Amino acid sequence: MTNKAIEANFDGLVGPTHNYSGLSYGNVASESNIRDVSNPREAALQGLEKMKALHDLGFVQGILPPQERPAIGTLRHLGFIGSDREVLIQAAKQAPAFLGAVASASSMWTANAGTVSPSADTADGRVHFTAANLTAKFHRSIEHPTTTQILEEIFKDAQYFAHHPALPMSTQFGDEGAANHTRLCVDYGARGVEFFVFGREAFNDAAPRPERYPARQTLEASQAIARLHGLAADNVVFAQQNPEVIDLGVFHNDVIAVGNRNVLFYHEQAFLRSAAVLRELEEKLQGALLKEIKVPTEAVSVEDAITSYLFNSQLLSLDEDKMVLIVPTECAENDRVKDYLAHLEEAANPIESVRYFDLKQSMKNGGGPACLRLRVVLTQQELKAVNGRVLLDDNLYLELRQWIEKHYRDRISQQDLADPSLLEECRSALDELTGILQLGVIYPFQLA
Ligand code: SUG
Repeated sequence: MTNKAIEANFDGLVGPTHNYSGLSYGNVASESNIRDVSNPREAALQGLEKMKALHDLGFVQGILPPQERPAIGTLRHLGFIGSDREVLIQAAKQAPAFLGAVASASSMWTANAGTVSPSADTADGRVHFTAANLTAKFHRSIEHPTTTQILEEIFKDAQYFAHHPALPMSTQFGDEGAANHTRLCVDYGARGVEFFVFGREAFNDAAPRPERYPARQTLEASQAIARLHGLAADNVVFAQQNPEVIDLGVFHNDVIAVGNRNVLFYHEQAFLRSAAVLRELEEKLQGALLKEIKVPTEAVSVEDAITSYLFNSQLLSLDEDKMVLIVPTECAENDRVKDYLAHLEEAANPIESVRYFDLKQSMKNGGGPACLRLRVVLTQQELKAVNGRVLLDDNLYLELRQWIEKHYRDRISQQDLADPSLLEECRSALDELTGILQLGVIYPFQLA
């Protein structure tokens, strides 16, 4: 094939303010680790080691830089005035509860950075990006302006790439990006099926919805993305997530299902009207066989799936037929999940091997291997058009390791978030990083 497309995974580099503030109601890990002391250096290194291992396995591994935190611009928007230092000190005094949110390193979970549609699927033949508005959580709703800036800087060439601003900032259009979007296809370069999973219908009170925890993604947001990206009705499937699993803590579809090419690995309770959803996926795959790997509740309960993050895995193609499953080490700590994975490796299916990664720092905030990456399918020309030095190689890996070791603290408690020197450290780290990654201006402080 002349123009073979590949799937690149762009991981978020964990930022220097990584901390545990218990900000995500409905995300069990975030809530249970509130106020623990974090280790940003270890978090960033754990993420980088995963990237390096996937690069060594032959995958194209990209990097998305972290955001500037604490977000002084947001505090100014909320009425704090003076120098940046004064803004931080005043906010810590008058509204300490805001600090965790404006200091969160949550942009590391780049599955939530945006939704990406490969050029094979779109009406104008370009790769389309929409940054996620993340309206469900204040600390995440402030990510999209910089996310857009970063995506526009890296995927800069308008001949190949199209960018859309985040959807309107209302929970009725709550959009959590690729965490609720899976693309199934026969071959990356062929037209695929874009599978959007939503938690609720915002404009239909009669439709089912969870009762306990928020449904972050709406049908209306998913439909808007499909329109913006120019996707044809016959290559899109919208499906509702089972509200009962959201109420158990499955706050995104990527906590209960993962797909790659024509394989869908999912929990039997993942979707409402599951049989109809799978039938539609198969029909729209245009003749190709959908290979379903359905995990029954009796083998792995929804609770086991949530604590182990079995489905928040990366399912990656080693060649035409074989795949590897990248899972967190928490999967080895749960006997039922461990047994299931051993059986999966043996059974007749495309998953040839399972690799375990220690991502504990991110996992304690509910972020597993799949949360940390944004999938971008690119043809060879599109890959060449990627701007900056953002594709991992051995040298970049070494430079990033040194950069982390130079700039990152090894502990952050809640009190540290008010420390103005943390802001200074973050800014000088990010300034150096834009140089390493050869990117232009992407942060607000670089404009000041
Ligand atoms: O949005 N956690 C993130 C985890 C995102 C996981 N992403 C995917 N499943 N794709 C969230 O809930 C917790 C931050 C804190 O509590 O300090 C947080 O934002």
